[in-house]
Amino acid sequence: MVASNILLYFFLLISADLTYKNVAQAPEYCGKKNGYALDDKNCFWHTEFTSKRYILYDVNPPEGFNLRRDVYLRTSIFVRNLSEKSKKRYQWHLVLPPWGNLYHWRSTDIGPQKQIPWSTFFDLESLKKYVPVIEMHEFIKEYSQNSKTSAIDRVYILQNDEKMFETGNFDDKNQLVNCTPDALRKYQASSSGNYGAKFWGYSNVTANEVKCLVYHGTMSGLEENLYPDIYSSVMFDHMEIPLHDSYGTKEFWAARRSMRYNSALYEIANDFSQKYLKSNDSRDKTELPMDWTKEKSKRNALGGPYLCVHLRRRDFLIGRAGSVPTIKNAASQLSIKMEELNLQSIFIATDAENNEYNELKSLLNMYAVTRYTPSDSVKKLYKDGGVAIIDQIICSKARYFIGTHESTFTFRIQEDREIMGFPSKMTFNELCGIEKCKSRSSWKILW
Ligand SMILES: Nc1nc2c(ncn2[C@@H]2O[C@H](COP(=O)(O)OP(=O)(O)O)[C@@H](O)[C@H]2O)c(=O)[nH]1
Ligand SMILES: [Mg+2]
Repeated sequence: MVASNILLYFFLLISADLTYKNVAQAPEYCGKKNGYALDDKNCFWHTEFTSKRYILYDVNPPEGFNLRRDVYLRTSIFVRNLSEKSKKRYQWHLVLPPWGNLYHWRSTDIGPQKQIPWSTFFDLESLKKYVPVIEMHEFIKEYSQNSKTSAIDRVYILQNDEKMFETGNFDDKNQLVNCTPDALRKYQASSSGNYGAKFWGYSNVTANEVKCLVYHGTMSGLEENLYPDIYSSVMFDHMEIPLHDSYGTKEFWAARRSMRYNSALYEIANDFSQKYLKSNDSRDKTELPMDWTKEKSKRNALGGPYLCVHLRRRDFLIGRAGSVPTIKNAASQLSIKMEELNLQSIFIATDAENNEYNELKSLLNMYAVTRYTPSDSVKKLYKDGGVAIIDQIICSKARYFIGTHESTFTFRIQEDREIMGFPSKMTFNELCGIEKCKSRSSWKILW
């Protein structure tokens, strides 16, 4: 029966009046993989209809929030390109990996910070205007249909090409290799043959196959591993490995502009800046249309009458000691700027310990120095990730911004300011570190 269905499928494929609908309904669809019988209940709904295909991904656990946002951009551009190429034959969907257990999320008084949906931080309707995204919990519901678990068809664990530097061969690479026990640790096979994993802590998500793939190249090269005639869901772990196809292009900026935050976070940030920083969107020319697709190129943003500094501390003091200033030195760089700009207010976004913040504040006592301290309810609702975004929004609307060298937290603020239309010289500034100042290129927006 399976064989005859395969024949039927090939007939459909070569028939001249082939419609997309026919392919999507190709009945062998599930029969091809893992020896499923067509009446297998796992298979049932796949064969029923559908041209929906899902891309899932995850990122190396130690990576921080703001690098993960960049991985999202690369992935969303990849999925959008897939949709465009497949011309409605498949409906590609990007499943948003829940947020959780990030190294920097230290608050212990707000409950567990895991399985957090993207809607806590971002505006899903805006994301969807760029690419069809769905939350993990929606995927589980939709994909499991009536069964208890959702089995992802194939998972690729992406791995760097460790030999690249030895051999000096930097060509693109996309090669299946045997998985080492170490690589597979997260994906233990159960007696039923399925891989259970700590897929974001969901016990009802498993995988039918797990493969290791040495990968070097840009995102678009991943396409050859999808086999959409066979698999309806493919996951890539370590999605930070493939590089941008189009960093800094119009396409990049369209995807970036779609990353609007949850509107509640803008409201909290705006209330704060209105109250403590005399800031107001219409006066400061920082208003944007509700719909990001209606945004237009501009360079006339003024910003609220305050300087914002992003002062990155903690792990940067160890990992990048040379490129961050001492508190004293930061204070002196800031007062020079404040005088130059003739401003009275400084907003400080920082992950510094209280003693460092207090030291900075007292060294700058000729100015009004503020930072945002969330209420208990804001912290409970929006967690450490939301509080960090509120800091970023406030900085994005400052008259002048100065950040920390090579901090992705700083980069995301700079991008938001580019979108809002600040003159670039009010945005691409960074504190000099203990060692001499390092130069930073300014990644200006393209429309
Ligand atoms: N609220 C707040 N959190 C910050 C600030 N700077 C750093 N953090 C926290 O530390 C994390 C830094 O990690 P990441 O996002 O990877 O940025 P990067 O390490 O600076 O490139 C952020 O995601 C925040 O959780 C800040 O100014 N304000
Ligand atoms: Mg980081």
